Amino acid sequence: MAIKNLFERLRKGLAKTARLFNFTTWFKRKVDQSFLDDLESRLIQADVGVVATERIIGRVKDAYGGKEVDENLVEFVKQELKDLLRDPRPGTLTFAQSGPTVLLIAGVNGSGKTTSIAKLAQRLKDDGHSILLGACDTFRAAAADQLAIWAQRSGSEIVRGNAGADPASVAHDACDRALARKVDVLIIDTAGRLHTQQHLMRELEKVRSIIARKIPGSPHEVLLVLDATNGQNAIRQAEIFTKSIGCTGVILTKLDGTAKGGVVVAIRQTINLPVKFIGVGEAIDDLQAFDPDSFVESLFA
Ligand SMILES: Nc1nc2c(ncn2[C@@H]2O[C@H](COP(=O)(O)OP(=O)(O)OP(=O)(O)O)[C@@H](O)[C@H]2O)c(=O)[nH]1
Ligand SMILES: [Mg+2]
Repeated sequence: MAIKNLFERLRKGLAKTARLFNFTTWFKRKVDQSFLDDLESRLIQADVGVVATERIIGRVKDAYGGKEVDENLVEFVKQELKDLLRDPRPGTLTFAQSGPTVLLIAGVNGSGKTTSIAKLAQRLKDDGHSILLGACDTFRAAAADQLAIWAQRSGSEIVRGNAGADPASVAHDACDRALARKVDVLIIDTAGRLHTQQHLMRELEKVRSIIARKIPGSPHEVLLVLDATNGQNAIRQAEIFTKSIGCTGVILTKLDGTAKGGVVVAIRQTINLPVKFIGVGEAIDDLQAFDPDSFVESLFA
């Protein structure tokens, strides 16, 4: 997709959060306590988090206290957000040196795992990779059907088990198939689970260890799918999933459905995981690689 088009999609997807960052109505207003209180309340509503909000408010007060709100102040706030989001780690996927790259996808119920896998498969397919999907969500019969429909649309293959089958055995078969067919990328879908359900977390650990045993060096990415509409609650989920299965990155979905898009800042500040992709809509091409600068620019566009 052309760059301009991508940015437009991002801007539309973040519109609900962007409403909180419409500073133009504040131009000429004095930077006094009442302005700082307004700014603080917007940052909190956007779910940027308390620590980041306090930092921004403190720095705006120091630099602009007693002055008027103008373009420079807006640029200053933008730069603060970009600095808070900066991550030395690359936001791109890690690929295997040789053999199949395995991506394990996990998260709580309904966070957008299966949809994000479909979008990711399409992206990778468009980049020329061959894709195999492993339907390790055997909990609901409909789950593998849902994945199969997406697989067909993106021209990917799928390995599935019977309803109620052990997810680890499906992962085992999917790895075998990936090796036999020499596919480039194997993406493993898993059933949604609450981070508080210990037996289900153990099941996920088992899936992970089977994959690691079958394909040494894998999984190359363990991506945690977080629903942005959950705001700060996502952070607790991230802590527990990471402890259990060693997540390597986040896919933050449903940014289009919430004004809490600032939660990316809170995620960056509180959990040690890079946000790799963001979901900004339900269409197949509504998954974007996360880029802090264009994210911030689109909030103010
Ligand atoms: N608006 C919007 N909806 C999304 C996005 N990502 C996923 N969804 C929707 O969220 C709902 C749940 O998505 P799924 O992909 O089935 O979620 P899941 O995590 O696989 O769910 P379980 O397997 O039941 O745990 C679907 O209606 C998706 O269309 C997004 O970025 N934006
Ligand atoms: Mg699913």
